[in-house]
Amino acid sequence: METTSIQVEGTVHTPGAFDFAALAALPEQIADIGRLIPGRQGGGVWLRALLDVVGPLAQATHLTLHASDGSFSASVPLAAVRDRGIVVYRLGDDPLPVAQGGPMRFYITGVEACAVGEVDACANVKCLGVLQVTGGRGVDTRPSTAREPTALHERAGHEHL
Ligand SMILES: Nc1nc2c(c(=O)[nH]1)N[C@H]1C(S)=C(S)[C@@H](COP(=O)(O)O)O[C@H]1N2
Ligand SMILES: [Mo]
Repeated sequence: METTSIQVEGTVHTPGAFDFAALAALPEQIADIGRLIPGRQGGGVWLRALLDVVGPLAQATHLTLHASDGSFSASVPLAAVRDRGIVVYRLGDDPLPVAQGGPMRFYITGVEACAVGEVDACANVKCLGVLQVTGGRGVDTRPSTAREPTALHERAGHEHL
């Protein structure tokens, strides 16, 4: 069976792929993300544990997160998410369900609103396929206003106030 994994690539020393087992083997695990992000379920790992493995190069400024089907991307300043980003990959012993954005999903702690700047809830990319470290801002398909009635928002199934 094919193993689902996240590719971490771009402006880094050592690009790599992380599947469930590789993510579970990293330090800085979060047993229950509900303690950090109220109302959300699952277990994950701090983004910085992945970054420490791949080693962003000096010119890296942004982290560009791509959904595995290529339908959605968000590019956020690396410095702003380095200590706030989480990759959620499990619900108990199983992969995070697709209905919750799995099998791997990004979350930024302390961010609840949409379209409030470079770091917002729209950057909580679901069905994560690639984490691309970039020098300069990368591809970003996030809605630019909270009320923008785009298909992306409808697909997110999320109320934009
Ligand atoms: N793959 C993917 N991830 C996505 C989106 C999307 O359309 N596709 N929408 C984003 C937006 S605009 C928001 S506000 C949040 C909503 O997440 P929620 O439905 O878990 O609240 O998911 C983000 N992640
Ligand atoms: Mo959003």
